[in-house]
Amino acid sequence: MKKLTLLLMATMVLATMSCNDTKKKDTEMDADTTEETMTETNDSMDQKMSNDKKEVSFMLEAKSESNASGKVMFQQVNGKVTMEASLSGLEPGTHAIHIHEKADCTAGDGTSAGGHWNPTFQPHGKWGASEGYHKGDIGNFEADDNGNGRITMTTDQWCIGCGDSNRDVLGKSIIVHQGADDFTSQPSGAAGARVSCGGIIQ
Ligand SMILES: [Cu+2]
Ligand SMILES: [Zn+2]
Repeated sequence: MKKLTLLLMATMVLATMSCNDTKKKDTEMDADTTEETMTETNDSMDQKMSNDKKEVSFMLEAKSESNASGKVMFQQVNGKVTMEASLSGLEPGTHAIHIHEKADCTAGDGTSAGGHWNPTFQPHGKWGASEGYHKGDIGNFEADDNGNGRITMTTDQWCIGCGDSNRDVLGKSIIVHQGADDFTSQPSGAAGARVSCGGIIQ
């Protein structure tokens, strides 16, 4: 009987101790979360859900004597990157959009941006194709009768500033073309002149 009482008491003491322990940890975690929320954004829900949240946005400038300009945003949340591009001043119809290998838009025809970003040495193609595709092969989008167009894409095959050369879009560029990507012509889909360009840099 004595033994049982002792055992019970010991169990209670242990339980109380571990309870205190848990409480202490909880408090510490709360403090961390609060700090993060305060120093980063005011959207606390977003913060808690996505510790890896990163963002880079930049403008696209007209090239090859076009009037095509725009805005691009890359956002990384929970291991996935979403790109959102909106263009204006395009000719109505289908246009290719790619990630090219250099964040250099200085050339009048945009050729300073180099070829398609292709860190995995694949053939040019349609995103997800079993025959292969470049990590920069975003694809085509439509510009309406007013020359406005918009495209979004989400993938876990990109990252923002993670340092993995097969996935990191930082230091590359976005190029919009005069024509459509046929997804078969090598090395870049025969999409025509580079009408808009922007470096993927902060
Ligand atoms: Cu291109
Ligand atoms: Zn390509």
